[in-house]
Amino acid sequence: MKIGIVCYPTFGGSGVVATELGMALADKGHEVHFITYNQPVRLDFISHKLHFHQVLIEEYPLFQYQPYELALSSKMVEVVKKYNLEVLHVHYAIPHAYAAFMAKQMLLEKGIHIRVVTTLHGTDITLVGSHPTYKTAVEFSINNSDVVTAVSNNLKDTTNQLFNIRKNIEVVYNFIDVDKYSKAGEEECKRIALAKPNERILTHISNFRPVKRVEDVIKVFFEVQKEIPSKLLMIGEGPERMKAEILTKELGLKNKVFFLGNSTEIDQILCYSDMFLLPSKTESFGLAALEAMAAKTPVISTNTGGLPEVNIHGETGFLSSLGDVNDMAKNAITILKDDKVLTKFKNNAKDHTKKFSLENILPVYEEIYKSCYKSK
Ligand code: GMT
Repeated sequence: MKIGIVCYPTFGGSGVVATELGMALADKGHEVHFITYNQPVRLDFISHKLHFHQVLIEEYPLFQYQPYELALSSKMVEVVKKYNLEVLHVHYAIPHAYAAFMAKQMLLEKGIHIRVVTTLHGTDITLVGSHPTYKTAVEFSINNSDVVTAVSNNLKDTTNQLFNIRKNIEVVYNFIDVDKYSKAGEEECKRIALAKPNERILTHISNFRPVKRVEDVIKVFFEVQKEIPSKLLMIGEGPERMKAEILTKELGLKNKVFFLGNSTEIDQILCYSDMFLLPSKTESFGLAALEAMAAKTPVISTNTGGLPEVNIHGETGFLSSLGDVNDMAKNAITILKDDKVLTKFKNNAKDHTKKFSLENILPVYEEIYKSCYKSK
């Protein structure tokens, strides 16, 4: 099929999922066109046959805010017409579903019927989308998509609670290329640069926004390192990084916590991690936790949002109530203090990711594209 993918080209989970999906579809012989304002960070043009169309914004001094939706919908129309696209799959409702609706109307005037699949990712519903500033337009865009998917049952339920949705929302879990993370144990040389052989490595990866509660990550680690020789890797950039660094200093952890910034080598970092910490206020899914599990890394997380659908309590890691750093630390120590227990959790974590494998999820999206294209 000929598919257009619209997403945020950043390190965020929605952009990562959209990029991995596009690359996998291209590998299966579909013609995939990315329409974004920058090349997505994980997009690998060399080994995948893909097209990238950049949305350029014309700066004009009259505008306090440049009208990105207009530029995006115009670009969608141009690309759909030029390449005869059959489906537009937009990731993150704001403003992509809205711009897709406009593109669809413009194309209809020219006798072209493009199908729009909207995938809801989380913050487009929970944090931003339901805000009164955007709610009306988000609700409208969801109801006017041909197919709407959500990345967890929890996000589906939350969307139905927060909006008046007339469409059935299909749950399609986020997925992972399990093979990419199969190198666990092959990275000993890099591991030794960060931790001594007797030390455990704990990792946190996020965009360091308030919802990630990065200070809780430091607090959990503070308790863990009292009992278990360990190091903490903090991967990512964002507004709360400074607060986390200050707390690290205050707790005397400067030599044990490394802030490494954004990375495109997540799979390699996770290969030598023993535990992943995700104490978020909410996560519609928690893609970073799934990536960790694929690299045999058990997860200590909160029990909020869609996390219980990904991280299985007592099996792939543990779930705690929001803000209960003592419980999270206690659970982490239970796993880390015993080699046998750690190995069991590592294997369980890896096994559980089969449920979210690319081979299982990709055909679901292909079926969605086919069925909505066939429908009138
Ligand atoms: O977590 C973020 O702040 C980024 C956001 C995004 O749009 O990339 O992540 C959301 O989508 C991811 C991919 O579906 C999910 O794994 C994350 O759980 C979700 N974030 C939240 O719900 C906070």
